[in-house]
Amino acid sequence: MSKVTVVGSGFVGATVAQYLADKDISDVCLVDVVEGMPQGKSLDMMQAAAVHGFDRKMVGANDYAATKGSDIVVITAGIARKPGMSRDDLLKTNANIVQQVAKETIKYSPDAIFIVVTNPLDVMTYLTWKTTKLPASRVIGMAGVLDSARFQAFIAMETGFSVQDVRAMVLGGHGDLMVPLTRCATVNGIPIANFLSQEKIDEMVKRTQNGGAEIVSLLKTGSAYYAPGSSVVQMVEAILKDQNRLLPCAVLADGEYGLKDVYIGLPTVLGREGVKRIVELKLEKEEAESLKKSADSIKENIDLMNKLLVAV
Ligand code: TXD
Repeated sequence: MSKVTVVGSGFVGATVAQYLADKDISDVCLVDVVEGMPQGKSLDMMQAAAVHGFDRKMVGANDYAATKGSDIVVITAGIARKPGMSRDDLLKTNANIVQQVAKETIKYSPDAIFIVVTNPLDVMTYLTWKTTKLPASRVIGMAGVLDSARFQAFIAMETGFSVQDVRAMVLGGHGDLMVPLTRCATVNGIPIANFLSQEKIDEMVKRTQNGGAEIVSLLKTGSAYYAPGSSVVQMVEAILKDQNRLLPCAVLADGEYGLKDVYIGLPTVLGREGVKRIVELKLEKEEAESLKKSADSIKENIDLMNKLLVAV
């Protein structure tokens, strides 16, 4: 049975663990710095197993020995931005946490594939790649699946069609500059422009770009975790079952789309070895420009992170 370690057992981490067990995908090791919390959550889930009827083993730990031999490591550890905290402070704090987590986990699971969730997503994925020194095909960021899921949910809500028939892909960085490919969004193969006005589509694009913030403003404390958790699990499943799914993931661009040395959301084929390949689509001029703008902004943040980490 495959083993997935989830570091950071907060809202997203625990949701990932729960869905993995519920869907019978893997055993799970939950890790957190808070003493007793990952142990408590995993014990609670093991008891839920009696009701749900899954046989997956769940353990919780505060040290990394328990993570040994993981097939996949999911990093959700970090802090959320608090009032009065600058973006730079957040970047520095989470970079230190992610760097430490990556160093510890790779020691015990040198063959693992890493899925990074902590924000700022594209930058933290780049840092994990640098820290673990793994081939880029084995370090992947989760954001595009979530952003696409949000876009798909809004299309279903607006058209009234089943979300099961809605397909859409969002590329670019995980932030205001993400690039929803509206012309590729369909309801069972039929472009959404057949059902929605351009004005409505533009509105949905904005709502998708603002998707995380909309939930934060409703929850007031904390951010989204159900859709982020299921998005991670879709990626884990695609990898462990070698599904060859075409999913938008944060990957290292090596010349694709004219981008280089930057982690950014691109269409990716996921399978047992991680990223099997990045699929290059012919983008329209405006889409390509938006993607470039998004990549430039991520690069600025990578530079900033490098400076902040050196300054520690
Ligand atoms: O699309 C995406 N990529 C995202 C990203 C979608 C949703 C959430 N996104 C980001 O994931 C969010 O901005 C955060 O950076 C992470 C985790 O979000 P979550 O909502 O789960 O935050 P919590 O509940 O605060 O959980 C974080 C846990 C918490 O239990 C801390 O104690 C723990 O991380 N933590 C650590 N664990 C291990 N090791 C260290 N050093 C550590 N520091 C904090």
